[in-house]
Amino acid sequence: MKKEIETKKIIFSGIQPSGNLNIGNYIGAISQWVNMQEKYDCIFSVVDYHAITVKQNPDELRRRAIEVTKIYLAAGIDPEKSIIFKQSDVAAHTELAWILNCYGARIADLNKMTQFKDKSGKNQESASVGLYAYPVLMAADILLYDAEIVPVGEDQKQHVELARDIAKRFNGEYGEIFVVPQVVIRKDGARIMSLLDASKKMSKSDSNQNNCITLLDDIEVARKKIMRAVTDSGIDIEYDLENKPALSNLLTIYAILGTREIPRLVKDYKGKGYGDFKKDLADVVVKFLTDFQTKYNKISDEDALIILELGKERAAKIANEKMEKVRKAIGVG
Ligand code: AQP
Repeated sequence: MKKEIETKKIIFSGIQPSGNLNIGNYIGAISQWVNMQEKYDCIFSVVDYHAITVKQNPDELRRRAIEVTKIYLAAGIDPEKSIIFKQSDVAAHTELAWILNCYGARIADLNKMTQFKDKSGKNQESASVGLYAYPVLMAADILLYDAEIVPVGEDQKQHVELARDIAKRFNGEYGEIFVVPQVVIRKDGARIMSLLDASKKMSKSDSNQNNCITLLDDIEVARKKIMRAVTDSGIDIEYDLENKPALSNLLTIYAILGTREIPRLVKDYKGKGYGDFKKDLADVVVKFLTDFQTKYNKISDEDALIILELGKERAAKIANEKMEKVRKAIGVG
């Protein structure tokens, strides 16, 4: 009997080296990736061309790309199983982005992107064209590798949906060149909120770092940040996104980084105050960071550079094959 060769689905995701990675990035994105490595062929990128959509210091940018690679490794991304590479090492990303800017993406699509509105704020006219067109580069990242699944936090959902539309439009015109990707978002923790303002996403480029617990935060600084985190009015520990958004956010962090689910935590803290709750949460966060940083500190910059070099070759091979098909289809090259 003929045995069917099982092909695994391909996963693509990435993070910009645009600041200190925080527990929001870990919970929303990286922690999902780690579990997916057994079941899927995974490709994880350090997307430095995305980072330059806002001005970066060149030395810092280079340093952070290595730091993000080490964070992927410390979190459990295994370079034997997954491809880890830096976006700017594979020129096909920017080449395909240009083509998709012309064939696939429309001004009307980009005008709808909420992240551009959030990031450019009142200065839309002076924002870079790159910041505006960023979702098209993200579509190129995904479509180059035939990724079927894109695991991200909730803020990136709209961009993956755009990648789907672009792929469908391009395929409609030029044949089945791209796989239409699907977004995967975790049920809890898809949007970790800022510690001092629960209406705002925890963001690595936030100018006030007291809003975030970063993965490489000094342990005692992290403890203080939790103790200073805002809570809502009232005295009971309850999960209620509408009326107690700050507390609900802290409960989510507690449950994901600790060992107890939210309903269990609510039960266990019945009759106790916010002070006790935050003290215990700080212990959970400190334990998580201590374990994470122990692993991180064992990885050298040289290790990270070697892994990026290997990843570059593997990613470029796949991406270049796709580019040949794309160029042929549109009549260039
Ligand atoms: N607060 C968050 N909660 C859950 N997931 C989050 N992600 C980001 N913030 C949270 C997810 O982490 C990945 C990082 O994506 P990115 O580097 O492309 O940038 P981003 O989405 O714009 O994240 P940041 O931290 O807010 O970066 P800056 O400040 O540079 O813009 C994505 O999967 C994202 O969904």
